[in-house]
Amino acid sequence: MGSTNSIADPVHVLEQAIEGGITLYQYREKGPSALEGLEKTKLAEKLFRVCKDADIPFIVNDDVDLALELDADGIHVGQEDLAADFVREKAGDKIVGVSTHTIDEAEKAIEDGADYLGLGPIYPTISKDDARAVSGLTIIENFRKNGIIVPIVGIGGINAKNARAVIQAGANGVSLISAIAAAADVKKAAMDLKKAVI
Ligand code: TZP
Ligand code: MG
Repeated sequence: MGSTNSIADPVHVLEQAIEGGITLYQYREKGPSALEGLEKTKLAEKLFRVCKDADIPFIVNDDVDLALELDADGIHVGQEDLAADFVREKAGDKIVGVSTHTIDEAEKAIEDGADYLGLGPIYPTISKDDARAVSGLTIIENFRKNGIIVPIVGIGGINAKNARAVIQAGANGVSLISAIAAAADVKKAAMDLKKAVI
């Protein structure tokens, strides 16, 4: 989640989500009105502090420099972002996540040093302008059938009703934006999601 994904203050949203039981946070500042420069850094610092205080890993999406500046817990990149092997080199022992859509991309990402893979969009999403075609759950099942054993998180249109199916298809976790960040009751939304996956 980033500043464009909630109406409420993102710091408050993150605090509520953590109270509800999220286990990891990725700062993803994207979209036409995304913050840049100092404003982005300042918000990232606040969100990082919230995560630190709660002992929740903080991962930065597609901004290696910011991740290093903050000494964040990890960095996540997509196929159109910096190459995963370069990110791994820069990141040292930080967590590196890579979004992949094919077995070839997955094998390359793992070879390059990815710790986990993001797969999606599993379901239709309104949170990513340049999202690819919906993959459905079969992508997760296929990755597992093809011997991909690293941790996988599903992403895209995941909510409390469909999250369990994502885990049952072979994912280790679910990642999502709107089902929590845009919820009227953020804490309850996170609690509902958590109940759905454990
Ligand atoms: N990558 C694939 S779908 C997506 C990203 C970043 C957006 C997920 O947002 P939502 O609101 O949970 O569908
Ligand atoms: Mg990306």
